[in-house]
Amino acid sequence: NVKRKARVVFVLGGPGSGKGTQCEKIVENFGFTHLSAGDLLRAEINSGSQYGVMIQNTIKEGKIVPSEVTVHLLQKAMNGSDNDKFLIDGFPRNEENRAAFEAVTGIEPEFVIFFDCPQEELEKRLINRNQGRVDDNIDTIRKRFKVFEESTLPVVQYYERKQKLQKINGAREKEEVFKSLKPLFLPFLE
Ligand code: UP5
Ligand code: MG
Repeated sequence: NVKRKARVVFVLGGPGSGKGTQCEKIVENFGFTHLSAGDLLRAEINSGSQYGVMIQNTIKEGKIVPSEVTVHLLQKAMNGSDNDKFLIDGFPRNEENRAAFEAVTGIEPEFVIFFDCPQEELEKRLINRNQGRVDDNIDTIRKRFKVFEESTLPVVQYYERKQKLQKINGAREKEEVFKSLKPLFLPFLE
């Protein structure tokens, strides 16, 4: 089995910062496979998994699901794909996530995108999204912001120190944000 080692880009940013929106555009233009950790966890709830109730309660509280569960889902999705270019969206959310993924897969990201966006704008977007997510209510949204600041920003800073961080102003129009992403992905077309 000579399967090529996967190339991974982590996509981070506060709740509602446009991770999913921009990942879709990158998929269309640059041939990546999009793995949203949140989407994988929500699918796991709906599949009737033994972890379903635990995952559902964790998401409702805006907290972070244990790394073993999330890393397993990501690894399964990567192994089941023919692609070798992955956008991992919304992960790693804390230091434990980051270390577990690296230990289990042996993969370090090519780089890490971080969508920077003020909280008032994020709140407005999430309140207006209306897709029936159990965590899109003002109570849970505030908890998600707090967890993001306490647990995820340290991971962002870790990659900044490693000079792997690509900080993008996420408060602009969708097309403007995508324009800043394009140059980062051009090397992957070769
Ligand atoms: N929108 C997008 N871009 C816009 C722009 N430039 N201008 C104006 N509007 C814009 O966008 C959100 C909304 O804003 C949409 O309506 C969009 O049209 C609009 P979206 O692209 O969906 O933003 P995204 O960053 O993907 O927001 P999301 O809510 O998905 O982010 P979260 O990080 O909160 O959610 P996620 O699904 O990653 O995680 C959910 C929960 O799962 C977590 O809180 C946690 O409990 C759990 N989780 C884990 O435990 N571990 C994990 O590894 C991952 C998740
Ligand atoms: Mg998302």
